Amino acid sequence: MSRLAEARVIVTCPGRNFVTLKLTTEDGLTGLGDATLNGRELAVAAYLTEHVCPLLIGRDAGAIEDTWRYLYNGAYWRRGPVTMSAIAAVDTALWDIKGKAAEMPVYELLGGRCRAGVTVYGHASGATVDRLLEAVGRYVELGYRAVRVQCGVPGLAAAYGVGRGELFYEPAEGGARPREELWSTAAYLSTVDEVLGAVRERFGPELELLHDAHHRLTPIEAARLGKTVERHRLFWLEDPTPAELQSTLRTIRAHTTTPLAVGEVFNSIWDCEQLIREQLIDFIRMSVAHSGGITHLRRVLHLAELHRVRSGFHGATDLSPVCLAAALHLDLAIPNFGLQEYMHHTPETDAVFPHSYAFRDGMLHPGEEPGLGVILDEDLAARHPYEPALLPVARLADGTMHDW
Ligand code: CS2
Ligand code: MG
Repeated sequence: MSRLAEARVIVTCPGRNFVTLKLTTEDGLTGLGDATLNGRELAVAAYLTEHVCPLLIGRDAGAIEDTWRYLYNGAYWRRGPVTMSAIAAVDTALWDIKGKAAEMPVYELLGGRCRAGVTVYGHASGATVDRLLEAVGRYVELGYRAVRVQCGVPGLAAAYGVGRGELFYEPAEGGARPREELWSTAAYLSTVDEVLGAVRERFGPELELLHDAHHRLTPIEAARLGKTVERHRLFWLEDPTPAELQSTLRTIRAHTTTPLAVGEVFNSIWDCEQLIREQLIDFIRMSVAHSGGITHLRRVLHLAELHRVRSGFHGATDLSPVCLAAALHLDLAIPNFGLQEYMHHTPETDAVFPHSYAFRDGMLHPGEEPGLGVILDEDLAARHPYEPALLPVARLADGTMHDW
């Protein structure tokens, strides 16, 4: 294949910040990669601009695996969200280029479709149970077959996942320092079972329900929650406890049959190898944009397939339409697909990133465009300059830092 002639990083903020890598070959083929890391966008932009882009010029655009190795092994300092988001952007852009060169959608290059479409879940939230039930109803009317449910917690001004809007949820905020939120696990655990029960009661057994504990419980608290909510039959309980120590999931696994989904903060196969090998989780949540791209995430899913673990790729609004499109191509082509997160981007974002993927009948379809099926409107992108924004932090009532 032809050689890379240009590598540019485009930072834009159509309502929230996105970092996009655009590669161009000597014969004019272009590819896009998402390099957005919420709250640390400029770190990845600098890593790409200063340490990666200069190395790409002149390289064979078709040598995807060798380029991955060159940037991973060649960095000497391996892994971590910044490095792996930068490598992910290069990898994703090269798959986009290869699809265009082959005049095929990327999923065809990955082995072809394994299913008619990609079943997705949406984010329903509400400050109260009544508001949450209304939000779930809206997703059911839209045709969703699976809905994540997050509710306010009495006594807490903010609870994870309870957005500021109906369809859109963006946790990062402007300001010199992160917003500090008060957290109480006791208050949360005193209401979450009732919340999930109210949703199950209202919507019946068919609708798949998910809930995100967002890293906030201790292993034994998570074990108790998983056991308590078993009768509500969750499709998954997400991030029940921080998982840097992978063996900690053994505690939760020993106490409950509630399926577990972990991994949106992971960035390499080594973050989840034990979780998968020991079947401590049921779904792996890594994203194309944070875990080394299509090439590496496909490797993770191949390992997962051996151990009966399925995909549940992260798809929050802080991942751009480029990442979502790449995830959809991979979702179609892997045998062990589970579910895809789909948080709607705003119309501003969709205007900057026109794309061929479309929602219908509870599923997303990546479209049949060659490559990923996403473009970047650079003129429009230039009208939305970067705006510093940070994720919140959480503290307990006595001031102790807690996981947000
Ligand atoms: C959340 C994310 O989508 C999810 O499951 O955990 O929205 C997460 O809070 C954000 O991606 C953080 O930037
Ligand atoms: Mg999550």
